[in-house]
Amino acid sequence: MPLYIVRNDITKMQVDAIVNAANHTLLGGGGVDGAIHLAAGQELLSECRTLGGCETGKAKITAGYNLPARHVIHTVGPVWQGGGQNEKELLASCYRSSMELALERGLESIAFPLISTGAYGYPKDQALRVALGVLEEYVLKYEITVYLVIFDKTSFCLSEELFSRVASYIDDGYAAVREEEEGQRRERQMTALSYVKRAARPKKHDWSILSDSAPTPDGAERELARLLEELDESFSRALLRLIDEKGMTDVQCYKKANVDRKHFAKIRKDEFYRPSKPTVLAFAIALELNLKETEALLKKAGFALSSSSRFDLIVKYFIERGNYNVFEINEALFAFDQSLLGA
Ligand code: AR6
Repeated sequence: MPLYIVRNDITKMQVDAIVNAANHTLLGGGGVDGAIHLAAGQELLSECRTLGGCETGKAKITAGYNLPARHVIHTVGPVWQGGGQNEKELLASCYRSSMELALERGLESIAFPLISTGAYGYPKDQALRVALGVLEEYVLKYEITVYLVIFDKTSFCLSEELFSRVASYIDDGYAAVREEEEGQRRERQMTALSYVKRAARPKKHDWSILSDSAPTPDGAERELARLLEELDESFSRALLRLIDEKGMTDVQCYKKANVDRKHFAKIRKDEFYRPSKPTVLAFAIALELNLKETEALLKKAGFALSSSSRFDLIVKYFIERGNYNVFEINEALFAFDQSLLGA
């Protein structure tokens, strides 16, 4: 099931469980912990008192009380001490323990904050890598929808190196567009000029109105029906064919595309399904298509890659480098405020 990165206040999430970045006592605190207790009400604290605290890297579950979420999974992240104190493993363990609890309880959706990245000082870009690394594993394996909730813009840090590489790729792409646009403008001027020249020439007689070769309404209908018979393979057919050609199963493909099962079932059932551009690109990534093949698949759904769209340029950047990890691509798209692939 898909992994969504969203910007939101976690206390507003309508999911089966939200995860709380708590402390050992589980008796509330500041940051996201404070916000969750405030929104859930006193009863949450009363239940937390019965839990006997929690160790770093472990998780415990309670009801959600006044929250839109049915449950709260409380986990305790590590305090950042420079990285040499097992922080990475402990942080990964927070995500794992919370996911295991959610799966044990049969929950279908769960939302995480970026654990340890506030008061506990874990560097945000590194924490994000750890979170995505663990959560990817789970969404590829289990039918559970996972949200990673980013509270504010500054909480989200794509690694600086990747951010600047993608940013300069976008800039180069835009520069190429400007050159192309300039070329097209000149071409338009030339066309307009030759039109003016042609219009100035004396006109010949137009005999076509006297000809009886124009199709009658019946003829036109037949011609249209014939054209429609020759209609190109639809997006949905092309997708299913490509899945077979790549030797993938449907499940492998929609999971790798970060598309949920129901959405895929709709596409499978409806030969003329009209997908959105992010959906087509998500499948292109899952199928590991090269740029030419991606363009061909997009065309089947009536789209094209444009060099004046940041979204398109970012996806193109990853395809050109043979990086088909939808979660990494989404991380970059999110950093640049673009729609995400699949989800
Ligand atoms: N929704 C989503 N994310 C949020 C929200 C919210 N409403 N509020 C803050 N964040 P922190 P920690 C983000 O400090 O570092 C508490 O006092 C925030 O931007 O809440 O694990 C506990 O009791 C940051 O990225 O948790 C512990 O003592 C992330 O949540 C201690 O803080 C985590 O920040 C735990 O520290």
